[in-house]
Amino acid sequence: MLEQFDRYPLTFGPTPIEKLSRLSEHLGNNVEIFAKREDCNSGLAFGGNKLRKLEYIIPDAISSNADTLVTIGGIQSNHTRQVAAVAAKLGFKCHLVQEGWVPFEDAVYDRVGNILMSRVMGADIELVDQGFDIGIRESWTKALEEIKSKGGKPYPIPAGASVHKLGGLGYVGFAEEVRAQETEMQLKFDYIIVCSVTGSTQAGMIVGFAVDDRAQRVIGIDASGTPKKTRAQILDIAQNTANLVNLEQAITADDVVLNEDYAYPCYGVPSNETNDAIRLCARMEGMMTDPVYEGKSMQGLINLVEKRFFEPGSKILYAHLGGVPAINAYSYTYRNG
Ligand code: 5PA
Repeated sequence: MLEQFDRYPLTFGPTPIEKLSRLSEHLGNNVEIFAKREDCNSGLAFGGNKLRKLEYIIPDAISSNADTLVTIGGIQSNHTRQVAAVAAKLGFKCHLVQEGWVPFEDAVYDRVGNILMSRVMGADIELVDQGFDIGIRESWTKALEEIKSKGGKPYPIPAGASVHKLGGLGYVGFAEEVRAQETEMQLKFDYIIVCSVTGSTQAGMIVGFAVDDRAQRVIGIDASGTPKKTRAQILDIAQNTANLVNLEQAITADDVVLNEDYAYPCYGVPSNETNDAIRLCARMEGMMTDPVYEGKSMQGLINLVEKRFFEPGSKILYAHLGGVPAINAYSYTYRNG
């Protein structure tokens, strides 16, 4: 589906799928849980889901003759860190607008993890005192204008590389990759679990899995706490991406399955149950997840298994999208493990 699009390789290649045997067993062995390790996908500053998206966006940035990648996220954004790494690797300048999306006040919150790495990689970081919103932000459009007025050539990358015409393609590729791995492994996944916030990860998967009628088997776990906006954005990106790849079937609202039950208390703040899920997964599998995104989708996965949402014998693929560096900004929460 993606042959017609330029791709600039930023990842190691197909990501491994590993069985989470001890976690499956701990949860009663009614289902088989696997993880696709997008968190180990690249040598670029710890990798993660944005690199798959950026592989299809970077050729456009290069051909636009831009000199500065400009993007936006929260203070502990994984996305901005990945853009900073790509900029360093390719020789772009990088301007990051980082807003106060998370009402969380660990003493080291703005000095460790993602933002630390972005600073070390030389990004120019602008801190803005604004709350969470996945939409197009004034701070970001202003940054683009300012760079232009100083003679720079900015290339705009929206939050999470999502509302960009090419932002959904990376995770269409994920679905194609999973299909090839399923053939090799001689199995087929009944469900795919994915954390959603800005939407293009799930949107791409919906398009990619629509081909074999599994769009509605992609279970999004909302971590935004603003699920109406996230749901609308996923649908919009999925429909645009479907047009772009000439998908033969229509994507409708029913194809966007987004579970809202695990985002509490709000974006970026883990609940006790999220922390329990992070610890359980870490202690059963040595697989780290973070308090903002993957810990919430891990909590959702565990809780849905416990509630017997999945038919007995189901094979479930948990997409581990990265994000662990942010756990350093929650040092007090995990001071005793
Ligand atoms: C992010 C996003 P989408 O934004 O494509 O829905 O992906 C959600 C997601 N898991 C899931 C991890 C580890 C993520 O980093 N992160 C954002 C960021 O600024 O880092 C875009 C919000």
